[in-house]
Amino acid sequence: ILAISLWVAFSHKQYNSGDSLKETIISRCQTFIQNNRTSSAYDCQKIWTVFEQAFVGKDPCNVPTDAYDSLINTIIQDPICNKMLFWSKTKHIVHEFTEKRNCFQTLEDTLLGYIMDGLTWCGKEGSNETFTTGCPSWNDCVNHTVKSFWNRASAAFAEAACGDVSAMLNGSIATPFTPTSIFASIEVKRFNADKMRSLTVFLVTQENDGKSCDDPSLKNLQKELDPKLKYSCVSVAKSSPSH
Ligand code: C8R
Repeated sequence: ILAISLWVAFSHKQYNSGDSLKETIISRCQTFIQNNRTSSAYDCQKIWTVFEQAFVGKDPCNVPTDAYDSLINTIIQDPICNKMLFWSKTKHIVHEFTEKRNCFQTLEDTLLGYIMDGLTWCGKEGSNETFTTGCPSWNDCVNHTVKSFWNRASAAFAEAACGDVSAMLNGSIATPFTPTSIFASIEVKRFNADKMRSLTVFLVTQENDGKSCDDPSLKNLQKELDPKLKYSCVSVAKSSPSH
């Protein structure tokens, strides 16, 4: 028992240290590169260095989105037109869905999203350390270290959107197209109708008892889109995985 508790304490400490964040990021980066032959030009050590420069030594509530500009420019990846899949409040379902299929690409299926998915990090004024615990919560501040990252990365992903684009929204919540979500507040606003042909919404419902494509929030989504874009919505019951 002592050995187990020591091991738990030790691995917990490792997990919480900045060194382990570096290890996680570099090893995820290498894994991605191994599994995606096209991206062998990326230097994972350099990616870590550029990432760190965005927030180390800064107040964790004072990291604006543009702090990640260099990171985004270092990891620039060509979009896969006609395959891009956006989502909101469906993180679990969307990845369950894309894992089995090669026909869609979410931000987490790109190098940048794959590396950062699920991680927490922040810096501290006057310190050159990286922290993974004791960081402010998501809603504590506007220029939140991690929030700014996802805002910046999502903006770049949406700006690149091309061809026929899809979005998976949650039909079991009050407002499937939630104005405060990254999808509504960042991504939809950056869709470029010159590069995109259409947007298809997959509205995921639980056994047909949720919202329908007539939901007023989806009407708001339609209003936000450039009229040149073809819009469609398909309601998908979660119990029918064939969709
Ligand atoms: N996007 C946003 N947030 C992301 C993300 C991502 O790709 N990947 C992760 N892990 N996260 P939500 P939303 C984390 O409220 O606000 C892009 C962030 O920590 O259900 O509409 C993606 O392209 C954040 O807290 O959805 C997608 O289209 C939540 O997940 C939208 O933005 C955001 O989850 C989703 O953002």
